[in-house]
Amino acid sequence: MTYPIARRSLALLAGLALAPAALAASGRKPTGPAMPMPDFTIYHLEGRRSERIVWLMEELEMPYKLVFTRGDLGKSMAAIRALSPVVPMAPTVQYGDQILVESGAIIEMVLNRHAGGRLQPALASRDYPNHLMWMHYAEGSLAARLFSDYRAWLTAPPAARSPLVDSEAVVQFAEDFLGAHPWFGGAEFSGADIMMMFPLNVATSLNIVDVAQFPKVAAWKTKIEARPAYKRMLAKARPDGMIGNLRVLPKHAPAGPRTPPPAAKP
Ligand SMILES: N[C@@H](CCC(=O)N[C@@H](CS)C(=O)NCC(=O)O)C(=O)O
Repeated sequence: MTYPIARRSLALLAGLALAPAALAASGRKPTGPAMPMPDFTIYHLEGRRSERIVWLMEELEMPYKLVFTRGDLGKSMAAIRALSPVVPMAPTVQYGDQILVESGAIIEMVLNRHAGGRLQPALASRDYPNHLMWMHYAEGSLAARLFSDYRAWLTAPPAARSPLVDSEAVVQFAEDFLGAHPWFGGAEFSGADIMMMFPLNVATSLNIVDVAQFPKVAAWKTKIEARPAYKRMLAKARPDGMIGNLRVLPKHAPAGPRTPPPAAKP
């Protein structure tokens, strides 16, 4: 499937950045002329992290080709394995003649080279460090700790919270930020919001944390779900809803303070 090129995308394809006036109106600083986008193919698994890249391209209204076998994760994965046999992961993208993995890196690369200042705060702004932190936190701390708890709790449901930074803590950190900012990009929606949606959905849909404890995250998800580009992504990349669901945890760790680690011996 190749998705049609919106009028704005034609300008980007031709290597033109957004007009300075448009950038000023959006509160962004131009980062320099956008580079022309080479052919871009997203190898996808329905309901998985590759949705981030489809969503990014829909937000930017840039053209891409989407490859997956509808309703068949095994066949979709076989196409990825043929391209990247050592680390068959979704997303895998073909960018010109390069094969790339890691959703965060793919998003940063597309934004820095091809988005002309859109979907990331200006480098000198206060929002930029936060945006970049959430871009990396989504996989580096949030997804990593959620899936590590999930695997452990599937076999041995916990009686108490771990003394280590656990799933509740990593989601609480996001909840606290959203108490003070409308988006993970700060004042405006950014690539960081795209990165954060998948692990925050995993956290509650698999019952790794108690959804009732995180009302700011819930309100942010409602805003995300109302975005036209998110809806277009769902229609194209998840046409039949979630498939091949992971098992929902029967119980997550009880809420409450973490057990302090034992005092270090002198
Ligand atoms: N950190 C990577 C994670 C990619 C990843 O693990 N994707 C999952 C789907 S959500 C996958 O392909 N899993 C298959 C496997 O690990 O064997 C990213 O953000 O792109």
